[in-house]
Amino acid sequence: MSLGPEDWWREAVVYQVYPRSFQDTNGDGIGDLEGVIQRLDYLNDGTERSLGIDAIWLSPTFPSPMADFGYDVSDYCGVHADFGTMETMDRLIGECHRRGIRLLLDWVPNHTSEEHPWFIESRSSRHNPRRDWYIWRDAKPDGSLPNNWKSVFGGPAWTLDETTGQYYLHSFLKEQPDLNWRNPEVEAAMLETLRFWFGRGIDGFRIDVMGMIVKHPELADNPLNGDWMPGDRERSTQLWQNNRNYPEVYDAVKRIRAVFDEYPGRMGVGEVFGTAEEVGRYYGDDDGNGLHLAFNFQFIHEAEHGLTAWDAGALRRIVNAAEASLPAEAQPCFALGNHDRPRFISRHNADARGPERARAAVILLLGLRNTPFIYYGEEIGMEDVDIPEDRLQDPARIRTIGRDPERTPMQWDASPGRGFSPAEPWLPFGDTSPNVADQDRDPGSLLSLYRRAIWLRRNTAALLRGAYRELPAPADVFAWARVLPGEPSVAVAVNTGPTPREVDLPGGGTVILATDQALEGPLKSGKLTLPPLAAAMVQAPKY
Ligand code: TEU
Ligand code: CA
Repeated sequence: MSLGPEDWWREAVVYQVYPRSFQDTNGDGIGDLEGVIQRLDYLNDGTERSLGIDAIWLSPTFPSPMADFGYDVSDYCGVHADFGTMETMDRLIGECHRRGIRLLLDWVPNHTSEEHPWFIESRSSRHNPRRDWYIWRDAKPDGSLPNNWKSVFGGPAWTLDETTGQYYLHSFLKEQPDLNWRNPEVEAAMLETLRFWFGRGIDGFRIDVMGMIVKHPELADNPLNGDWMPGDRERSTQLWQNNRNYPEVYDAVKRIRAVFDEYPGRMGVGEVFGTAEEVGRYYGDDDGNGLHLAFNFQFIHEAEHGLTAWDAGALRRIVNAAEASLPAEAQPCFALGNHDRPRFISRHNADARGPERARAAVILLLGLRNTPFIYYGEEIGMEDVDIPEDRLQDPARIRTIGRDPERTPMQWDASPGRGFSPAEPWLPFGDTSPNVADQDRDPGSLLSLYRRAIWLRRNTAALLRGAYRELPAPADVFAWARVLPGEPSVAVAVNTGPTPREVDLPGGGTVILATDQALEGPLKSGKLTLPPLAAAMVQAPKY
């Protein structure tokens, strides 16, 4: 495959900014777009002193009543006053591009806010021309709900609207009514919002809840889940078969892709849930007519049953399944964290060794064939912050585990305002450590490891473009090679176990990056020895 400039996303590292929590510049305790501009040099100033990322994904920045912190959009073509103005957004686009950074916004096509003018019209009467822009149904003759679908946040997906006596569908909060993508006017209007931003220079979108926009035409009940176990989430009592990854959603994806293709070099990454096969289908057919990328969340949760353990067997199984399920030339996108999930260290810290695993995770994420995404603060090892009851913000906390702990302000330094804001922040700060200022000065810090890994990847062809090949390794070790004809190969090995392990690398090589810098340098034999929980990248002419 020969890469052109429009394929930048294949080699990119993307950094997710949760804008409320990155940098406040006007003293209201809420991060803003001006703050993102001020911190761009931290992200990439063109030198190895900076993180070196290629693109930013901004969680929603649109006007919104903030029932779900921006995932309830009331105007897809504006900027929320908390974050700035359209002028600030244009300046951010310009400042990013001046540094060679691409900017992705977060498109929320499955639902709007209940305050979006379309929904205000739609709910006003059964005969309003926009009635059919949302999904309205009568109660069943016996008075029960239109079907058995549940909200992702728990409880029924239907709310009765008193004015017109019908129920509307909301797959999330009742403040987030689902759009009716089977109405061609809805699709056309939503696709126009993409063109609006492409026209302003936005380089692409993360696409929220991609897999749910097209539902079963008759909204048939979901079948019950025979595998449900006590302790699993309430919503998993049913199989989300008629409202998630429904076959026709893949056709809508192709029509969305066609709009991206109207503007060269734009990229779409879908938030999708399901098996490796279901995720793979979002890339389209072999001719790449689906999404450019689709998140694989299995490093965070393999199935509906709980979180994935830090375990070589699980990692290997997930990677091999993804590699086997993608169309030719498609590239995986393994998510290690985002604004919906506990932070990496907090997920893997039962024995207090989460910080060590976080170092190995850098080598995993940057070493795999994939487009890495880094959630802000992961690069310094931020952990979930305990939020006192009276400071909780996330509406999803009412029925599911709240997401506030992983959304706390970025810790820039150890000062009382953490370099984030002089004001009381919208969510409380964590302890003074970790913070960027301390780690910036420490060559052994997690931040330094991230920087080195990202710049190494930028400068190593096999890490950017090499094929993936699993390597034989002892139990507890996941090892693979990145191989590109005509270029030195890179072997990567991750020991997830509590004992030292040896990986055979006949022909030797040089450790070019490791969780512990003491491991770096030429191998003395054809073996790599990995201490417990360590990981390394080894370069040699061939693996
Ligand atoms: O998330 C979709 C989703 O299904 C989950 O990640 C969900 O938030 C989680 O399971 C709650 O326990 C996306 C966004 O990432 C999320 O922030 C939004 O709340 C949601 O869509 C609605 O737009
Ligand atoms: Ca602010």
